[in-house]
Amino acid sequence: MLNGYIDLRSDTVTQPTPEMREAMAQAELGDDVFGDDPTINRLEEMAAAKMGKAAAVFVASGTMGNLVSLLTHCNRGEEVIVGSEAHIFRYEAGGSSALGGIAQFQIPNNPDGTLPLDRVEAAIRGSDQHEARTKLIALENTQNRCGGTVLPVDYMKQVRALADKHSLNVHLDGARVFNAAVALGVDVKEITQYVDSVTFCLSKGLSAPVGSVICGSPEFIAKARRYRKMLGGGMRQAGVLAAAGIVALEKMIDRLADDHANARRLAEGLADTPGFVVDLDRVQTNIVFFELDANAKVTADVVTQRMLEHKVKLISPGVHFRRFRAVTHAWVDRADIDRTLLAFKAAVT
Ligand code: TLP
Repeated sequence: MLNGYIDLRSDTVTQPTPEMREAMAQAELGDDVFGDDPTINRLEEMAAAKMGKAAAVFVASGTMGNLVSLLTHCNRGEEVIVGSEAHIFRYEAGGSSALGGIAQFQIPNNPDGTLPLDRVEAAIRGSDQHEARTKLIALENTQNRCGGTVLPVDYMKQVRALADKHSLNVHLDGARVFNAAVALGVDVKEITQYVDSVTFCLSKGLSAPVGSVICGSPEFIAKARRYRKMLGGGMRQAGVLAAAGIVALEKMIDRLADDHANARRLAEGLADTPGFVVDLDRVQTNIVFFELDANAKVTADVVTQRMLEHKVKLISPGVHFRRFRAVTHAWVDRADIDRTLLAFKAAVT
């Protein structure tokens, strides 16, 4: 429960835990643009170590992390291969094209969130003067719009091999990469060892109020810092935010398994509820996509409105769509899921 509601709109709605608030209040601070905020420095060291990279930089958001990473990898007129369902393509306001002159070659994601390797290879170009030159492959793990699906470690390895064959870099939008690691039961380094750069979010399932971290080589991160500054992201005494991020990394990763179990419970309950259709195979982490049955007598907007009356917040799919997304997180427990299922039963009838 969050402010009296079961809020399933996103895991971005999570609020800092009491321990985070305490750490924020006590944080030792400095001016991060001068490099002397000890709390930021500690968060960046911890993040780099966790991801198996040599350096890291704290940024304001996942969107900024991806944008700074793409600007760092690609010059104007160069191209990134990206999924048609990727957050970078769908929800980042075209930032890398608008601000970086970077072209995007979109490839339809497989339903499981992967990009078909043959199509990735066929998309690599640049030897001819007519073509933008491919520089980067961008993956997303977990893949949000495909259902919070997990890209397997072996798939990451295959993308690395393909990138090496063509001298390309690989960036991972790892906004929820800890969800992927927990779902796979592996150390997150198993996943990130195959990418040159990774952005992960502290402000989603890990419950910190603000912030993401980009991890990569020292040279990459030095260049990324310059782009962060250019975008206005040099944040001074941002150790107050990093302090929450440190608690997030220390305390909030293992418990993501509870969110996954709750998502599963929600998905199975919805699958048993006449009026809804769920692809259970794609419910692998904390995200549940489901649709109103074609024969349902109510519209998605009406369902959303009725759910709100039952104190459950959902993003409305809009009048033309039937597809909902529910995201579990630390402010939703098992009892909330059972209440939500009862509310859905009432809302579709
Ligand atoms: N995703 C948000 C919305 O923007 C859709 C959400 O509610 O899921 N990468 C991925 C895979 C994301 O899901 C998001 C946020 C981001 C990047 C951007 O992170 P922020 O919101 O911190 O800019």
